[in-house]
Amino acid sequence: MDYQSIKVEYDNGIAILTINREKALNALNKTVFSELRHYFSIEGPSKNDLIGVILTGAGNKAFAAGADIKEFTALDVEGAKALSQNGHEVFFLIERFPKPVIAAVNGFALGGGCELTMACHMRIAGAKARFGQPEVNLGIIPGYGGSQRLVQLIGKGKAIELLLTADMIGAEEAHRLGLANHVVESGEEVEKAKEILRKIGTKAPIAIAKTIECVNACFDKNENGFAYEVNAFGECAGTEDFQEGAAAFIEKRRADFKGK
Ligand code: DAK
Repeated sequence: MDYQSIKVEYDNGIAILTINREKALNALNKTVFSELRHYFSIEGPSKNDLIGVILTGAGNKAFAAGADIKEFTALDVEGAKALSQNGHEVFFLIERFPKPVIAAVNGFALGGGCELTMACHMRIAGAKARFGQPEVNLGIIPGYGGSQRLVQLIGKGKAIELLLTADMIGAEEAHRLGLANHVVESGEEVEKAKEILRKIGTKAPIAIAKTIECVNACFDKNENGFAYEVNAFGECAGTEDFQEGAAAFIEKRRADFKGK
């Protein structure tokens, strides 16, 4: 597919997806959503050698300054619900993607932009990153999972403060709260994410996918996460990769995982 609002590049099995609307501070419009949907449901899954995905924003000012405010001024109640549902579906595709997805947060990550980072499995904050959920300034609430994932990541007390005050926080505070996994120099976000993905790329792919599933099951009210883990553990134990991993340990050599 020819993407218009995201740029897709590959570096040795790592996909770098850049939201490419620099003049609008990478605000998430309908095209960005439909292209992210396409990537995470069609293009990404078709890449057999994919290690993981990095999401970032074009330029050095913003990851994404929110949903595109100019697009949703004329929404009625049903239209807004449909838009929210669409966003939820896309963000679940990211959260449930079987390969690790890391947000390289190079500037403003506000509203839908902050929600997008939280749908990713990890967040690397550059020194200029600014996180916030300013929806109440606009008379709305987060519509893409922010009221849920922020609580999951930083706990109810601090999450409700950020959601009610619309305060922005910087990289260090995001790190202190557990929202950012690492803080790096501005411009180093993607490289740090690559470093993490290269390490994950040496592990057994099925075990990586099952780990993501199990962690997600912890927050899924329809699942018993512990029972989910029992099943996933059994499935991993039945893989060729487990045989290889155990053999490599005993033979004191590096495992050569095949994802089987
Ligand atoms: N949408 C559209 N355009 C945006 C934008 C946004 N979210 N944020 C910035 N831009 C555009 C600006 O309009 C400006 O465009 P021009 O006027 O030059 O054409 C350009 O980006 C540069 O922005 P500024 O001139 O404002 O740049 P500054 O450095 O002065 O300020 C800023 C940077 C990030 C502090 C400021 O741009 C700002 O406050 N931006 C808006 C932040 C914000 O409130 N974001 C929205 C959060 S609410 C929904 C589901 C979810 C949502 C909504 C509905 N439904 C299901 C219905 C989620 C909503 C949100 O994300």
